[in-house]
Amino acid sequence: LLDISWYTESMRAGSPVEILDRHKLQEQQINEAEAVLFSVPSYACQRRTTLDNCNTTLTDALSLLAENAELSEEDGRGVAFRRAAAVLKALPVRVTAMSQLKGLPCLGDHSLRVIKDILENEASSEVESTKHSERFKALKVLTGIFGVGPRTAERWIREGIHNLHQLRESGVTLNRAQQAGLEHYDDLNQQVTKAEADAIAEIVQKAVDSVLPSAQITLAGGFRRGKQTGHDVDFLITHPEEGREVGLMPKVVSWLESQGFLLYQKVTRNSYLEVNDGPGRPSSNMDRFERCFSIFKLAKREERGTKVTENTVKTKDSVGAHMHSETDQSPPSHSHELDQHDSTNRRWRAVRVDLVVSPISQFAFALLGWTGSKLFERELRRWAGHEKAMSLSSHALYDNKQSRYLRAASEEEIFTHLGLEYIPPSERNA
Ligand code: DCT
Ligand code: MG
Repeated sequence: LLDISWYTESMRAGSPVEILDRHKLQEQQINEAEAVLFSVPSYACQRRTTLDNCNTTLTDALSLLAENAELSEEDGRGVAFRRAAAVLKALPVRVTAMSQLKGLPCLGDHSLRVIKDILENEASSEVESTKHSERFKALKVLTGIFGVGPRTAERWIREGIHNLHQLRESGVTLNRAQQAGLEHYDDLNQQVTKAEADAIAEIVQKAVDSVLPSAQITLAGGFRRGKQTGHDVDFLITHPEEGREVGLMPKVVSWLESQGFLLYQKVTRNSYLEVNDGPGRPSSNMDRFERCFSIFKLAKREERGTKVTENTVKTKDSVGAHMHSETDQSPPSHSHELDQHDSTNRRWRAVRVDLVVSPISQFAFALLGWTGSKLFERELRRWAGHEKAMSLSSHALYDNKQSRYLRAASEEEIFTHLGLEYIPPSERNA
């Protein structure tokens, strides 16, 4: 019995996280069937979680149950499964016996039952039946439409709508986002690659440069954590001089629109004012920056050819040539039928892009908040509230005991305020 302990008490105080060296473990030729005990700190923001995951079978199963709970608006259950999956993601070896899980945090009875089922029978009956249930399949398909959340999907299912064909035939009224979501359904349900994210970054950089020189863009979300694919591309935009970012979003969006890069956009206004609002509450702070939910029209790789250069983006005409080939000169909003439905013959694809503008004084908080993962963010806020009596949002950190805001110019400073070891983006993949 090998006991590799992380010191939970010192973890709680935020002292250095001891990393288990997977290679060393393998060198020692530890028999995986032998029980290996791990002591893992209980908050995901105290752990280093890379994209290397030795337990994908187990974490995929638990993630599916989490997703099903979230789609059924049972958030408590969803979080419980997410936390259980995250603990397994942080383990340096593949779990092969229940005895290895002794003493690990966040593994409730339900999750343990699922894990046991998989270890003993290679599959969990609950996961399999969920995966194949009509309800789950319908919720997945319908919430796969941009602009459709679990509540809307649930309502449609009650009305007998289970798939896109039934939705199209039903005559239900779709809002503008949902119409765009349905129109670009296949593209938006295909993963975005890092190369595509980089191509969009160049376009966004050009847009920002042309409306406010010295404004800066930062790729956030999963790509900042080192993921090679994602469901969308998230950008933060700021300017080194406080206040210069005001009014930036409409200008950036107009520029992108005038160049034919947007298939859909909706800008929401910044409504966060410290004096009025106090520290943002965890659940209400995601949409308080000036934010643009958009769908980009991105030329396919062979069409993009070499990088987007100064020349290709300089004038409207040249961008037109860049974006639409000779056979597709139509502007995005008036594309051909064929164009829309036969993606193999199209020279472009639709990509979800989120743009967020942050004043420089809040930028570190925005960056931390928009880098994710979702569970890592949730755990940071829970740590702040429960362990430190602080409120963390993507705008600010408020110390309830001192009754004051704690400023930070970098993510590192925020971790320090929170009494946590700094975890770099690539290790926030909880
Ligand atoms: N975020 C959060 N809470 C939410 C939604 C988002 O904290 N309810 C943060 C964390 C990640 C960031 O915003 C971007 O969100 P997503 O794009 O949904 O996450 P992602 O990690 O970038 O996932 P993907 O790679 O699939 O885009
Ligand atoms: Mg993302």
